[in-house]
Amino acid sequence: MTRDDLRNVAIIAHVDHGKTTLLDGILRQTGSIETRKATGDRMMDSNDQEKERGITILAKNTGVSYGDHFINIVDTPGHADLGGQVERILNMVDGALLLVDAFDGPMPQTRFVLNKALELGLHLIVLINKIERPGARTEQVLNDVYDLFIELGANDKQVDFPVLYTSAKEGYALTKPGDSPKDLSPLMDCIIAKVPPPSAAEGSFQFLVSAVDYDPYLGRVLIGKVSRGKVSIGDQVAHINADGEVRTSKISALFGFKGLGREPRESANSGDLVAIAGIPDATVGETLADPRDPEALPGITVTQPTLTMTFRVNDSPFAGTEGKYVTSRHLRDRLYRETLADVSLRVEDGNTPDEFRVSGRGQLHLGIVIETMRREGYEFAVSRPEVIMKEEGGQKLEPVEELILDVPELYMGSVMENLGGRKGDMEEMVPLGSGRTRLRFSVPTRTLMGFRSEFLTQTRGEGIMTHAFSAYRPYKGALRNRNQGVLVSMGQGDAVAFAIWQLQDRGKFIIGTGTLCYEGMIVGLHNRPTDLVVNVQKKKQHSNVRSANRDDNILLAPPVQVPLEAALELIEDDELVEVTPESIRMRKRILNESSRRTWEKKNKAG
Ligand SMILES: Nc1nc2c(ncn2[C@@H]2O[C@H](COP(=O)(O)OP(=O)(O)OP(=O)(O)O)[C@@H](O)[C@H]2O)c(=O)[nH]1
Ligand SMILES: [Mg+2]
Repeated sequence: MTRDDLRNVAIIAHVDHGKTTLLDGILRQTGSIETRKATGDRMMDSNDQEKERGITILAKNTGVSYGDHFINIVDTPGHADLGGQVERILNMVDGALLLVDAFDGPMPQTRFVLNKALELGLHLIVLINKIERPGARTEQVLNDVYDLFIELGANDKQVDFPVLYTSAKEGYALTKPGDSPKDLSPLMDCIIAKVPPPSAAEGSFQFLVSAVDYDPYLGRVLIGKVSRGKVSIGDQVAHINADGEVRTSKISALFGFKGLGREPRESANSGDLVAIAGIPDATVGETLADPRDPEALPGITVTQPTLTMTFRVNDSPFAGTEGKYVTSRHLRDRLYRETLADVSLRVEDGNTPDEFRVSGRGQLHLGIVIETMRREGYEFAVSRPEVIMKEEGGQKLEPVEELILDVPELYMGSVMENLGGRKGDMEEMVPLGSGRTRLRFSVPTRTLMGFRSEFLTQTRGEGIMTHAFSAYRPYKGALRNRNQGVLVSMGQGDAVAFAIWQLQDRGKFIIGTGTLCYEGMIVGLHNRPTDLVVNVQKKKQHSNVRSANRDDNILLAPPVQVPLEAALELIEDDELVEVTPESIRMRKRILNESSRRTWEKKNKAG
């Protein structure tokens, strides 16, 4: 028996290929949101960081009515660092819409998500998206998609996928490229026709937790599919955890997904995607079941972290002045709480009670955690991210990324040289037309850090890059460190224009006039490979009485902006990034210059 009235699909793709935009069109055209609320773009990207970064960070469920059918749709993040979520939510669905940008074609994350979908035997519908874009290479891209299916070992039935040509932005889907655009109904019809309905398995209740959300009133909310039986509010259910322990609790609230929100329900049946509250401690990959028959479902594999860093209590001279939560207890509770919802994140106690090791899937993943905490009022310091090495058969292995660059030919030489220095291997080079070339490299994750900003400079901002973890490979040996030293503040106080002006030819400042600095704080990038301690508080010696801050006619270059993720890439092992709700500062671990010297000497000798 199947639930013929229901379909469950996910939208999967490489970052920016148009998943969330497609959902805007679907939500509007099916009347799933009130017209009054249907404003703006990418409506499902609802949290602040998603809006600011322009990417989806958390997978989200929605549901729409279409004719006699109800379709649950899961939007997923396309960024490689967040790929673990895609893997987990695919357990909820029977089919997936694979979007591929008609210009870019299949990219690293297209391969990753398609591979997962094929492994699970999902029914795929391919959407070549952005077809209205000038430069669209629709036919070529479709061929590349076929090649990718074959390369990933798709069976004959899987390779025989339905294809639609879409413009998510303009809100239409075509069955043939030449058809005249109308709306998205060809896509909706295709979902009904090609994605099989979920099974209506009878028997005792079973539910696999595929995602966890936190609600201030309800507490933990578990999201997943009822895979067997029926469940109602007030039911006692058994929670079987990863260790096989069983605990019974009562379901306090139950929701289905509709439009941009959740809709309270009294009960849910096999095949339904729902959110369940009232079960403490349950997490992704665990099962809820009938207490009379507590049978666990197969768990979910969790992607292993590749990058690790230390979070520690802030001990800078300004500690506690800007944050609300500053103690090691605060930090510890918050970090461990994060792992309950984000199972790709790993938190361990560090070497001292004030330190925690936090490991994740990449710089963006860890950067989002840091930014989230900072916005909640936390204050702390973090160390430079390090890749997680492995050992296999006595051999040291390191994570390696697949890197794809789209560069104007003019700048190709310098970019290739840069990557050569980073121990990257070029694997492919394809002309894209209009004087641009696509280069594919395999580069150690470790050496790729800091590449983005250099790449943008080298290509005058015209290069496009994307990368994704591909595999663990033999360690490629040590690499030069940052080839630029830093300017370090000698004392504490406000930076003055005169001092910055006098020091301008020594490097680039990252602070402006009036910034309060402390001893050991990094205030700029030195032009040379060594660090330089500078007096940014030094005032001009005036004979008459005038404010030193009002140094007339001093023209200063604007300070270089170093946002959080750039700071993480920039710092060395003997430095930290200080994070507070108001500031991001970089500093030396040892603030005092002579103590630092002594430490360096000892370290070199030892
Ligand atoms: N020209 C054109 N642009 C599109 C189309 N669909 C999406 N875009 C644009 O592509 C960009 C990315 O769109 P999103 O919908 O955020 O892409 P996404 O796949 O959800 O991205 P992630 O969630 O970060 O993986 C936005 O600037 C969209 O306006 C389309 O059909 N045509
Ligand atoms: Mg999105």
